[in-house]
Amino acid sequence: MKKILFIFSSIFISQAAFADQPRDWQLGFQNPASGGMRDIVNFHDNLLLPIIVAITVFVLFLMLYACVRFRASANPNPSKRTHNVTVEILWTLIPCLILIVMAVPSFKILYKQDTIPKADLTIKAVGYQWYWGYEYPDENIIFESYMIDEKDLRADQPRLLAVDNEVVVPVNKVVKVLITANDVLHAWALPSFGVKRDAVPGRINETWFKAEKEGTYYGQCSELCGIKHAFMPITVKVVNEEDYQEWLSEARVKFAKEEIENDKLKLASK
Ligand SMILES: [Cu+2]
Repeated sequence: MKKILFIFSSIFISQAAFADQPRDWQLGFQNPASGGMRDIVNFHDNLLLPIIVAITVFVLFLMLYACVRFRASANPNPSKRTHNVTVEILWTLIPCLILIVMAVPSFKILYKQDTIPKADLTIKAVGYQWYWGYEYPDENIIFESYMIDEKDLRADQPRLLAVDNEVVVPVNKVVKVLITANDVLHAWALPSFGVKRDAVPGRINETWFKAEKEGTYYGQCSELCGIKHAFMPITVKVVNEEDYQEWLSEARVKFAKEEIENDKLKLASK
């Protein structure tokens, strides 16, 4: 009973609460924080879900109707009919039409995701077993991002999702993400931004997002990559332009690329 209450309360609370991470007993998507994710949620909630519900109800009705109407006691001499051209055409055509109706908006969203607008900044995410490495190629910044152990978490940090070095991006700016991996397949995924791309060794995939709300957003590696697959989360902090510039000036020193490359010991200890 408590679980059911939880589910119902989460449906209503989710309308108001600022959701940037998975919640207990969550149903549906995390709240969108980018235009791309808003499109996906609208497509799912306003088109896919009604179609799914209608089909399910229709099939249930057909089954119940057949069970009652053609039960053995009421129907002692069963029909021997095996074909009906009209019905066969209908049950081929109607599903085709339904698929076309779904395909049009679906492709629209896909193409929108695929064309990257002029980027305000570019970050590169590299998947390693088992953590993420990030680069800001234009700023000469490079750093690694490890999950924080449960015992070291601050009160405001979620378990299994918070990392030591967060990706910081400015709000309302087009962020282009280059995604690759250094060992096995990983996937860089951030539900609130509607972003998920495979990280493939020897290949660079790209995607983009434009975060519309300041806040901290959590994602996870979404391609089974080995024993610690569940422990390489992604944290993106969206801040205003001023805070971003401040972070940049600190990061240019703290995460300067040359220093780490020349620091053999640091590389060897990975
Ligand atoms: Cu992974």
